[in-house]
Amino acid sequence: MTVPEDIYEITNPKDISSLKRALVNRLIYSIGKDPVETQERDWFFALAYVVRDLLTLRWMESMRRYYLQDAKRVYYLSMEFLIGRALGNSLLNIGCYDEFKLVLEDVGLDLEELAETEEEAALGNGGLGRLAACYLDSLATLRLPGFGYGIHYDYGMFSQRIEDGYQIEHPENWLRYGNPWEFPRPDVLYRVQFRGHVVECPNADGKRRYRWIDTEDVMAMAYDIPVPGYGGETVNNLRLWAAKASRDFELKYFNEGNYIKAVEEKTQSENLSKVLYPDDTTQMGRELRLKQEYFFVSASLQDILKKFRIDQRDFSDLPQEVAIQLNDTHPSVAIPELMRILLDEHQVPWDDAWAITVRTFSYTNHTLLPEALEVWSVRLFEELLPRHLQIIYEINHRFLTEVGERFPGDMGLIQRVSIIDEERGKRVRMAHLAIIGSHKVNGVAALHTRLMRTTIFRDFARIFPDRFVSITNGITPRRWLNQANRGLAKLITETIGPGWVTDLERLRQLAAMADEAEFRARFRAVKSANKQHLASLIAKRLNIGIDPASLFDVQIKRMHEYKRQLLNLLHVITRYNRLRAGLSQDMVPRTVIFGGKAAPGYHAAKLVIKLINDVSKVIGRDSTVAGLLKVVFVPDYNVSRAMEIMPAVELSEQISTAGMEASGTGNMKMAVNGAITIGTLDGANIEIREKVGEKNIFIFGHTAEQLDEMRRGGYDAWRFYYDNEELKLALDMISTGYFSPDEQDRFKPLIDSLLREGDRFAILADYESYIACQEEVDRLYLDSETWTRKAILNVAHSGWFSSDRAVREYAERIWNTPI
Ligand code: CR1
Repeated sequence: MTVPEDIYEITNPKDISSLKRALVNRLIYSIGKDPVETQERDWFFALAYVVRDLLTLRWMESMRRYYLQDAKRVYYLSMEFLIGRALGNSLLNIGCYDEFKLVLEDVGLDLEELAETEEEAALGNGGLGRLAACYLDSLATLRLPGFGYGIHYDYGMFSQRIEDGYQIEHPENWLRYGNPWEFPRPDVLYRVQFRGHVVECPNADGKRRYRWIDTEDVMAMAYDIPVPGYGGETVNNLRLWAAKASRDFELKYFNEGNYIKAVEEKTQSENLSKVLYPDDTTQMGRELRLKQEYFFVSASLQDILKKFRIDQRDFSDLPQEVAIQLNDTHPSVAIPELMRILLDEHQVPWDDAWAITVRTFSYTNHTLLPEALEVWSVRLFEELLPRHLQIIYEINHRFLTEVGERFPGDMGLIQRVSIIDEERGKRVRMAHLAIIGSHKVNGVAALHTRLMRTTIFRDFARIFPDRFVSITNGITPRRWLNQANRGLAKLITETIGPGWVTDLERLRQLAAMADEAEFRARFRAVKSANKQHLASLIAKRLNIGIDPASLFDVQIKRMHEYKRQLLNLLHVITRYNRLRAGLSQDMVPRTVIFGGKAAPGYHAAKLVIKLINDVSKVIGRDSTVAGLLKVVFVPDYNVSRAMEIMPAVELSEQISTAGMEASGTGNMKMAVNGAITIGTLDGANIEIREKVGEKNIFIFGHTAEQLDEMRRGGYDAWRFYYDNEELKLALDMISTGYFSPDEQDRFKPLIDSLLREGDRFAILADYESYIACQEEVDRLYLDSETWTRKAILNVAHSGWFSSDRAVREYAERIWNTPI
């Protein structure tokens, strides 16, 4: 049917009275509350529903447009989407923020306050999941038909509380009040098979066919979340799958009269989408994890192919119509799954099926840390996905045969590149599968890609020289500048017009302004207001007073040894010691802010949290350093916290061991918000230096190559200890209980890992140059005009880090969907 225009409730989203009518209607008819008797949350939900209504119309229009254009579709498969709160972002993206602000004022409510009641969708751990969310924003803004597929976890990232300085994890029931943005689709339901066995049956044409039978099945049900692009024209979709018990499961037991057992089994199969694994830096060899991976991959592929087949297309057209991006190896079981569907369900011959598969998939690698590279035991694979294991063996066999022909006699090579690791009890190396089954493999920053090619995937780079590409990560300027930093956004728009929101390179026009005293003063006023705002939040929530005039020195990210929060602390302690020794004349008052979650089983990272809090306590109680140094740990770091902190940062701590942070994206968020980076030559810090200029960034420490060389010559931790008095003092204070008088050995394990266990993250090696660099920071900060000038240049030259640029590169270089 054609929809008559006059049934739409809001014909003009700028018309305040129709918005108000819609809002009150939702409150009454969707929430069922009398407007005279409501809580803030009721209004939030009513508002979210009105906004979703506005998005839904545009969403339908976008889908129709894609269909009519017969546009190639991009599917982004990711175990994680760290989208955060949606209200503010949606309002700004569809251009109705101010209108709704007025409507709410009219009913006595404050939009910003109301927005705080939204639970954040924390369906991710850190950078990888947040990157996926930024890319969805850019896909929609660039009007590309790009769709996310992931898991509808009941429990996302845990919430972190700090009790007595320790991290305590609490489950975060973000769906407690329901998610007003999503559409549950009980009709979009696919069967996902597990276990069972494979039988061979000859076909009519005499060819062998395989059938996977006697499986235990789980149903995947879709939830759709609209993803608005900026300007509101395009609204794309994020489809998340929730596990539902299949009916056969229940029927079997019901028929036997075993009601309780039936309900138990139902709960068990629905556990599949219960919880997000809260660790992104180690491979978790847990059965449930592999099941989650296959679950969402299988449902997504069925959905993708169903759409593709609507027009009776032949499978050979798939790579022209569809691109599937694998966000890390987690979804790489999609490769044998597509093969299985083509071979077993549609009788496509192997060679054709393989050509289709490789041309359809591409894979992004996000880490070189060996402990994070996924491997599954062959035994587990065989049990859960027996047909996939067969297919993987066949892929491997054909691949190794080809390699054997191209590189005759190189047995070592065959062993190294095989998908099956024969050494440690037969395991499936998912990264190898992902590389072999994709036409492009990308790293997430230049150094990362280079190291990928020269270290862990060196052999593959030789076998597939054109397969590896580098696409440096990006961040969406809509959320991270336009929304998070309204003050700076306003100043920028007043100065260069509003075009930067969708064309971030325009920030370059600000470079000339860096030399104008008046602009610097305005820029400084914005930063200062942002610092005051953060200070008031910290006062309100943590009951800690911080000086808004002090230098805000910030490290916010997951807690991990390679990110070296401990190095930051060594600087803090050294600074403390210098202050106590009366050396305060050249030192700038500082507030050092930390925030981040540790994986629940990661003891060293959790101990660093405790150390931060213990150091903070000792320093906080010492009146001799009052007003000169303060340490704050902000609990429960998440997307919402990040949006509050980023605008107030002056010094951005990006101090990972060179070669270990694949890219980093917080580094980009801070630079575009006018912070100056102190960092190592690691990840995208290298590109930041290149863009903002080496005079406008503080670089210290050993390079990846230098560390490599140093290790080869034998790393002497004790030498650093004995050669530097201040380092020795700081380490001794930690290890002898200066900060933990109640338990003197508490932090011994941290010091042991540095001095006795080889200092894997080269903290000692970089200490001296870090301290020297921090001294430079102080010197510069004392010259506030020069500091401001450099901060402005950081903003001006950060445009390249827009996720729009990154997504364009994917479109051109990987998906073949140029814009
Ligand atoms: C990397 O550690 C990078 C993000 C996004 C992380 C970080 O440096 O910015 O990915 N990797 O590319 C990760 O989570 C599982 O690996």
